[in-house]
Amino acid sequence: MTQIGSVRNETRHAALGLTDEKVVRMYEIMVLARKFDERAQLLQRAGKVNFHISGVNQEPAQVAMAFAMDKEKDWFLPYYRDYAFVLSAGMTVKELMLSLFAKGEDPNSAGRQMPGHFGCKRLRIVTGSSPVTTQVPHAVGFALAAKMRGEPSVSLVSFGEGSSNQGDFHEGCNFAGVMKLPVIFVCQNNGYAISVPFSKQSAGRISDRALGYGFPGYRVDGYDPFEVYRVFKEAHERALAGEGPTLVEVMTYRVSPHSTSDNDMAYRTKEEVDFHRGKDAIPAFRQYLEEHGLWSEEREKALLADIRKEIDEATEYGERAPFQPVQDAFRYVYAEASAEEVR
Ligand SMILES: Cc1ncc(C[n+]2csc(CCOP(=O)(O)OP(=O)(O)O)c2C)c(N)n1
Ligand SMILES: [Mg+2]
Repeated sequence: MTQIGSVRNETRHAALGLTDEKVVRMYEIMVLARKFDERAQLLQRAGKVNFHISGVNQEPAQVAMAFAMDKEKDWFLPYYRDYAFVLSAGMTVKELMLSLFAKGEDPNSAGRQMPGHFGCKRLRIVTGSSPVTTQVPHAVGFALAAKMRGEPSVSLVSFGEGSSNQGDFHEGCNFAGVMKLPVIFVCQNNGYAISVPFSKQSAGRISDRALGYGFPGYRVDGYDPFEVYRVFKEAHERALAGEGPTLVEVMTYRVSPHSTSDNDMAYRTKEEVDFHRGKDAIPAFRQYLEEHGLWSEEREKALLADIRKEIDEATEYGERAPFQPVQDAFRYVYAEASAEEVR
């Protein structure tokens, strides 16, 4: 892998091949994802939706990894905190709201899955299931199909560090290594698996496991989106060049409780959480843009107003939209049944 570490700070995005326009778009999506997440938490607290599982603090890294991928050709198998990733892939806030409100028009599952269970044919996002890590062997299968068909596409799969202790992770990595498949394994290490801290999950680095499967593994600072982008861009190039898989362990921290059903103060302190909130990479990214003449207070105000409007409209739309008709409950589960048979 080529190192770009010596490049001076002010030219970081250009040195990575990111245009001014792209780097500004990255920031806009980071903020959009954060605001969507905050609204989702509010809606759950207000009793309007049942459940939310937050991706706050993981957005900058998720945007960076998405921007390193090819949206037209690659396959995406995200996990439940990947809101910023799927927004970068092209999902709309309206679609996320339809999923949050579990409405029939939700492209992810027509409201049949819990929110955060992404799946969208249009965006090449492969539908996922609730048992964690089951998406890993699926991603390997997509990579195998791409290789067999000679298609230039890479599959990217996300999961948490707790989940990486499941057998599916090891089986997927082993097979992908043997077959040299174009797949990027992304472990978003946010320090906890519900109440279990990383120190009680694993005695080693997740990234080091790649060595045992015969491909490279990197640990990258999730608070440095440029570095995340660089590592993913190179992993993508390796995959397309037929050099096989890469494992990336993105170091981050889950600042929210595990889900809206969790009380995290039962197993960690407010001081610990506040310390990590203070490391938020979004303001730092804004500062970078301002220092390079790409952002201003006026643009920030305009962005926040646009996002507010978009989220307000999506919330209203999601709330008013109809649930899936009961006759559709068996669609995509069994062969199409007639309305009479359902009755
Ligand atoms: C096979 C399986 N076991 C347990 C669960 C319940 N569960 C859902 S999320 C989760 C924690 C996962 O932690 P991690 O992989 O670190 O991801 P994070 O939620 O921290 O992003 C658990 C145990 C599940 N969904 N599937
Ligand atoms: Mg975790």
